[in-house]
Amino acid sequence: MRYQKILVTGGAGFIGTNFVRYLLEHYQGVEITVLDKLTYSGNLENLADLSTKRLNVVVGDVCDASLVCQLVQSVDAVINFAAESHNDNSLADPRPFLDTNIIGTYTLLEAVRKYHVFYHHVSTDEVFGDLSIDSTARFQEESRYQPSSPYSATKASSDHLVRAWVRSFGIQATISNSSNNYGPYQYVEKLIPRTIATIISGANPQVFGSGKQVRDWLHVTDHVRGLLAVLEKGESGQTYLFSANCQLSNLTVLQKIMRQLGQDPSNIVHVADRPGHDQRYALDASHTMAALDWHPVVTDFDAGLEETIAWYQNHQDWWQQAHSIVEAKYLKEGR
Ligand code: NAD
Ligand code: TDX
Repeated sequence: MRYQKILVTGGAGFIGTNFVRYLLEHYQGVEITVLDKLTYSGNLENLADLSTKRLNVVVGDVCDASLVCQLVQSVDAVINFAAESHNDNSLADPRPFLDTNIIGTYTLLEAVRKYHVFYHHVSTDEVFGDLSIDSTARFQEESRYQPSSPYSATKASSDHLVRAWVRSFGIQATISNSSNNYGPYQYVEKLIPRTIATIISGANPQVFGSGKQVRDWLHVTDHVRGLLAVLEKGESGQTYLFSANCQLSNLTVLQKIMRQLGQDPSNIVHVADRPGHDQRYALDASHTMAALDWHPVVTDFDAGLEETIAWYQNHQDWWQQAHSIVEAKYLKEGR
């Protein structure tokens, strides 16, 4: 590994947790500092069993410039997972998305500029907007930015800031845009864990609108391996795309979960559509695969889903309270 001391912002969230756990297990010499504000989606329990001298957890905000500078000056690299990450929340209240996703990124960029530290920016395919359901097109590195939601607009803004800091100030930085992740530790507001939690709790899952919208699913461990490949051999100024080219309609995903849990898929409930709902995401990751020698390992979605369902079945204490909060929120919004 090129970097021995890594600051992982947002390391108590879904992808950050999977990243920290994988890194500690597979890279013996590396020391990690997690900086996390512990918003509703951050959970220190995710890291509680990792009693290692190589992990230091700091509770704080990526917008806090003095704290960020203090932490950045003692590491070799920063990987930024800290974000407000849920589209529906960004429709209900965009402001925290501007603060964390834009000002938080700006704060980190200023710190890495000052202390000459490498920066990796974790971003999303949603910055490119959406594709028509009927086409076979996929987004590539140079596709036009055309975000649809307040969430994706703030992620697009933060990507632009990173490129500007590379070009104008010469910082060492990379960006990656990933397709939808699934796997353990994902907060139960997102499609797959929400559906699993709902069914286990004895209710019927909800699909927004027709359910024909398509998402491109990537197992979180494959994303983590890709991010580590960027840290090991990524080139500053480059963009990397992560996808397993696993495009499925939302309805298909829900039907698979219903069947795996022994339920009748005809009980899926169609509710009001998400305003501005992106129709289809799809990424062409072939350049990244060649550049980083990265390939997704979990290519059997049904098997990845089965393992994910088993994790949620075995960790009901982890999600039960959050599930009630999420469902009360959706109910208030009329879904
Ligand atoms: P998440 O919501 O599960 O985790 C976000 C983490 O950031 C939480 O631990 C939260 O407490 C922390 N955080 C929020 N605001 C903070 C702040 N101001 N300061 C410090 N910490 C703060 O999100 P996730 O799904 O793990 O996403 C991580 C990153 O990956 C995000 O940038 C997201 O845009 C990107 N991404 C996610 C997906 C996906 O499918 N989940 C796909 C592509 C890209
Ligand atoms: O209950 C639901 N029913 C439903 O039909 C939920 C929660 C979602 N949906 C639909 C909306 C989307 O078309 O399922 C699809 C997936 O929804 P989300 O899980 O909210 O993810 P999405 O909006 O696609 O964004 C995700 O992928 C890209 C992550 O939340 C982002 O952080 C990431 O950048």
